[in-house]
Amino acid sequence: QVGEAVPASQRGSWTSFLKSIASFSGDLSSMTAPPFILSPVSLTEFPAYWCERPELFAAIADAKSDEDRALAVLKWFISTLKGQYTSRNDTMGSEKKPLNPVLGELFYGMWPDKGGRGQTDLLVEQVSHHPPITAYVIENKAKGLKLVGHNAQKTSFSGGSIIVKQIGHAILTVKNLSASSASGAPPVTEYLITLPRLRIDGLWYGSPYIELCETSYIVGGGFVSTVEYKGKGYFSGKSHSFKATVSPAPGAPGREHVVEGLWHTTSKFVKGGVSGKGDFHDVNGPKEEVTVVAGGGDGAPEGEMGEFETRKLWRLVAKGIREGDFESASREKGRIENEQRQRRRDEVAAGTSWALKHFTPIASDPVYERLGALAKIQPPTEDAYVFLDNWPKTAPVSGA
Ligand code: CLR
Repeated sequence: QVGEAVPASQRGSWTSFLKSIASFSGDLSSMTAPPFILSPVSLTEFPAYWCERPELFAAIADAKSDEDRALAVLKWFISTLKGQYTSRNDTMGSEKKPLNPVLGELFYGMWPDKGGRGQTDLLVEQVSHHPPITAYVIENKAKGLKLVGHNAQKTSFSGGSIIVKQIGHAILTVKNLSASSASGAPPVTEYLITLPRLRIDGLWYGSPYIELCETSYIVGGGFVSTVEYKGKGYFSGKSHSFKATVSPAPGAPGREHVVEGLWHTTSKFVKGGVSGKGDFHDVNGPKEEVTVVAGGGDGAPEGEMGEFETRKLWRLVAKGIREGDFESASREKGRIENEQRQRRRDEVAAGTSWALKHFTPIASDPVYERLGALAKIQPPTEDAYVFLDNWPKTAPVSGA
């Protein structure tokens, strides 16, 4: 039945929401949806999913060879997918519609050092509102690791599902901390990471969930990893199946490895592998959520968030959604949106434009072009956001 999982009073608005997404393609984030499907979390918080297993991120720096490192990068990447694509179902019962960030929205966080893995820091900025684009950096300075990326989405509707094409990519930079100029080793190794396509199923019933489709790549350090995603009814017959092939880049030395399994649980080597070990990844154990920190700014005192920091900006909207007080949630949301519209009008009148804090846009990313060519990734070039390397002085959120 239509909307089995939808509160009876919202079934009508759910079916009209579905009708409007079926006849429309573009920016889903700006569409009004019934209350039961709203999430109190802004999309600026999503980049934190990249590091909820900080020890796997840190392990990339400890790899002993290019081949080891390619496998460590793949293992970390695959281990993020459960959080990225199933965690709303686990915590909120289904996929939900996140808050649509405002231009210039900021989110700062960190994972503390533990057992020598080093501290990892997170910085996110909403770099565009129309279309929505989120840029982020995740850096573990002690380990010489830095992930810089941005993401946007193009959505369409097909066979009752929403298809989400992810636009954007990430570049992981691994500093060779022990390289001497004589060793001949490059000072940094870069990896290009591309993102899978999503299908959002279960819409009819009102309990959406994500399945990953098609292919994503990790290219760099002399290796190309190709990750193929398949859902129920494909090669293993199970949801969330994947097969990853790690091959030496054209002309580079090394063995081929193949891993198969379910990205939300475990996987195994079916070819190659590290001596005697058949198991690859396992995300049944607990993950570590990001610790939100305050970036200050706008004259806010230490330990307090500035007006544009996600948790402060959306505080009342999120409270309304959490407590089921949708009237005040939508009033507060309206207030934020009106304020944004006024800012944009003022900028037009003054002939100025919004200045980003942490990133500069570039029309084509040379690292994407160089590494993407090794795996014939399409399109051959993409725009990107260069991090200005200006981490703010953050502080624990007081009273948190
Ligand atoms: C954002 C980047 C993250 C991975 C990720 C996970 C879930 C995606 C989200 C991205 C983009 C926005 C998204 C969301 C799932 C649902 C939501 C596509 C790609 C859309 C806008 C909301 C659809 C509304 C229905 C749930 C009714 O690394």
